[in-house]
Amino acid sequence: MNHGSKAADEAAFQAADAAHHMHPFTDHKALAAEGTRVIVRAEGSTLWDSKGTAILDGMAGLWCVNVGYGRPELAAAAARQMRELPYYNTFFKTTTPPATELAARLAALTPKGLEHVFFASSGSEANDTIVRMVRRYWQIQGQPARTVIISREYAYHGSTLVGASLGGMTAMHGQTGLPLPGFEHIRPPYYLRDGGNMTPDEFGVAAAQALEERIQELGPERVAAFIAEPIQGAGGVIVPPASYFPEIQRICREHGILLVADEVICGFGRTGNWFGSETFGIEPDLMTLAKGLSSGYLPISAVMVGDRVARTLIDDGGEFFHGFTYSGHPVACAVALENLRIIQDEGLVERVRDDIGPYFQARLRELSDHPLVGEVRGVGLIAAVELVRDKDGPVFFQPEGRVGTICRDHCFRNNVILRAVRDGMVTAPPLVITRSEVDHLVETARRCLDLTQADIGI
Ligand code: PXG
Repeated sequence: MNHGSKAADEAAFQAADAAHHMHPFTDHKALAAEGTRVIVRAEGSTLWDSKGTAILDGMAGLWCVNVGYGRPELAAAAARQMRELPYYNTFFKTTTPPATELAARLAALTPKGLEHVFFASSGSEANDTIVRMVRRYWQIQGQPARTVIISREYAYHGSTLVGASLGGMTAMHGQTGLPLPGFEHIRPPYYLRDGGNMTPDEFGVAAAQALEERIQELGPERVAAFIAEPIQGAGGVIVPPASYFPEIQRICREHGILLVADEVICGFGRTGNWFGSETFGIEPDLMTLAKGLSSGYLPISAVMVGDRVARTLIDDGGEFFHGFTYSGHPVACAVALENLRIIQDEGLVERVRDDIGPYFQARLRELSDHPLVGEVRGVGLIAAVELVRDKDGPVFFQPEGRVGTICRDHCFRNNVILRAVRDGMVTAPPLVITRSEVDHLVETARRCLDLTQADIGI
């Protein structure tokens, strides 16, 4: 195929896409004017578009391609399982070998006390499942008034009606009359914005106190659970001070409230442990898993159910009227099993903890001297570089998000994919990213910060 026909193919593709394809979280009029980028191939941490341009993926797809692209073992695992048994359900007293093997593997891998697994296909479905389980738990316990779930501003827990209600994204709420009744939001442990004169540890305890206050306002007898991402990912990589989760845990225990860790982004090595709960000392009653569970190669998610909830549902609950056609899909489970084997055999979690994670964090922190950078924060292979108008204060940009988008677009044009959240640049590359790729990412980010500074004239 010569270059001319490739260009023609791309134009035809873009026209068809604009005519028929509704993308997630997209302004379609603006996209049609610009033309969709067509990604055709990938290997390791690199994507190629239809023009043949190589692009460094600083976002691991959407925070999910933990083992990197182009893994033949995962393709082989899928093909093997498709030939053997492409589909069977796990309803009606039935299982398949990959579903049961994966359940046992996850029970062994996750922290002690999380011994049962419920499968679904997306993080949103897993979180819907958790809300149903939690409410059912309290009903069986004879406390049916406990229905309220408390979450946080800037949380992201999915895009179904329940996922978006759990989430703290006001833009999502505004368009569709959300949150549904029974979903509450407290402030996040966002030190750069709200820390004031406190030390991080003082602030962590103060931010956790917002949970105690909300519980008192609502009445503890109405509160079912508190849900939190260990690090708030899509909300801008908000990293809690070390004091935050111990205090949250104490408050939940004191009131008997269930604690849910949404590990959809933090799970499977991202923070240098298998789970973000280990990094931050959280002992959750339930855990949401998705994304890195299959490194995004196939859609699969899971709810880890701790003994407290599992024993009640199993021993006293009878049938739980909930499940999906694709719960425990055998091909997705086979791919997840092989993905976990790769993470384990290649020591990717240890690599993030001891080698590439510290290197990535240290190199990114070099950007702190840039005039636009208010803070670089992160753990392992997840980080944010937050841009501010004035480091003193700090003074944030108004309107929020404009400068972040300018910087993000410069990165795109320079073939490094980072995400903008408000005025922060966020990054979560594949766990296999190399040191020289980290160097390229950081050097490109610095150039794009310079370009952004020139654009906005400060
Ligand atoms: N929980 C967390 C913590 C997530 O990050 C979900 C649940 C929902 O998963 P599903 O599979 O239903 O999408 C997510 C998803 C972004 C972005 O722009 C982040 C997510 C999804 C789409 C975009 O950062 N996270």
